[in-house]
Amino acid sequence: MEKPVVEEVIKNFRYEGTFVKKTPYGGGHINDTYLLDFEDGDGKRSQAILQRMNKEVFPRPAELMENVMNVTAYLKERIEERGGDPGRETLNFIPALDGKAYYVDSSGEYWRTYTYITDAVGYDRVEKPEHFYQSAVAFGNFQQLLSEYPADTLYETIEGFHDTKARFAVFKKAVEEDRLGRAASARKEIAFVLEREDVADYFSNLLKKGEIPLRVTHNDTKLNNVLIDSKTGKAICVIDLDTVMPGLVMYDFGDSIRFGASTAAEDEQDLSKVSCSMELFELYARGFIKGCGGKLTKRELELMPMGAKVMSFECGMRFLTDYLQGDTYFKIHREHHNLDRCRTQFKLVEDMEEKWYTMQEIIKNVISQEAG
Ligand code: ADP
Ligand code: GN1
Ligand code: MG
Repeated sequence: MEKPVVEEVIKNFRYEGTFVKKTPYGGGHINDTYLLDFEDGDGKRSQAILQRMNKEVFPRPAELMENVMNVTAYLKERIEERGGDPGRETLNFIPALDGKAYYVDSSGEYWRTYTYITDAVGYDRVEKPEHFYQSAVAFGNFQQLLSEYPADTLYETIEGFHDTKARFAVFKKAVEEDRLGRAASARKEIAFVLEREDVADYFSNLLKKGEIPLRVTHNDTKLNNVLIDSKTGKAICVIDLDTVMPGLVMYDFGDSIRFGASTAAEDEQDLSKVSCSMELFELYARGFIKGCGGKLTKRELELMPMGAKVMSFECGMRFLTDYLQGDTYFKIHREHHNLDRCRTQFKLVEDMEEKWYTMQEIIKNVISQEAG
């Protein structure tokens, strides 16, 4: 970020104190995130999060911000009702000078800024299983808190975000076009996807038959999208609300599993390290189902293992599509980064296929203990 841009952006938000410095922050793949430091007249420091929103990924940032403002306002009321702290348990925006929730800079880039939630960490890996459990309760609770939210008032910030069937079609087109000549280096992975069209179609078929309900879901439930309180170890705040829109509860469950229950990082190159931990799967299922507070149908509960498989498959297919199309969607930090990421996801799918019976048994068990 160039200095004049920083100055322009910062002076257009209602910050308190004098700007001291900005530091790139967090491990997100989409937005550019910075931590800003300010100092007041007495030398007291305060901090804020500043984000340049990704216009390629989110083509209608104003609609997106309307969603996020409405959802956070609603969450604040629910949090207050239960005696929580809305300053810490949901995102709080610092408005622009004109009162809007975002600022458009002179080159047309969209910026927004939140109060910084202190003494809390967004983990890129499960360091303590208890954190994973807490994140599950928080994402389940998020689902429960929004269960009465009028879903039809939300914009679809990314069309067909988890429409795995539609993503399969985009993937096939990317393979056929092979604009960068990369398909030859991913033959095995391409075959892996093509052999599993049934996985891509699974939820869209059930939706069509009316067997599962659309709900308001988060849709991007990675462990680093929930902040864990450094003192208590409890998950305090679900963040990254850009994709909150109608979806399936299995997406939220499944996305957490593919990221957090993996025994290795999302971009691990040594695939022998990658598997889906059944201990973490069970732990997350317990927390999530408990957090949902009895709101889910029997069918949804039984479909949780399928959620994990479909989301790992879909995410791997998205990484592979981006690799084939020239890495224009997910930020990459090395050559073949998206191909490496795709391989871990497919390794997880294979591992889940092997552990399918165990996953079903775990879920049955958890349902009988937690869903009652
Ligand atoms: P992306 O869409 O790129 O993933 P996020 O909104 O998830 O962007 O933000 C990136 C990271 O910044 C998060 O994983 C988290 O660590 C940190 N972060 C975001 N918002 C806050 C906040 N209000 N307080 C503290 N940390 C935050
Ligand atoms: C992106 O924004 P971030 O890094 O939390 C992506 C998710 C993927 C994830 C893979 C808007 O999440 O859908 O599952 O990367 N978000 C968007 O790590 O596409
Ligand atoms: Mg994020």
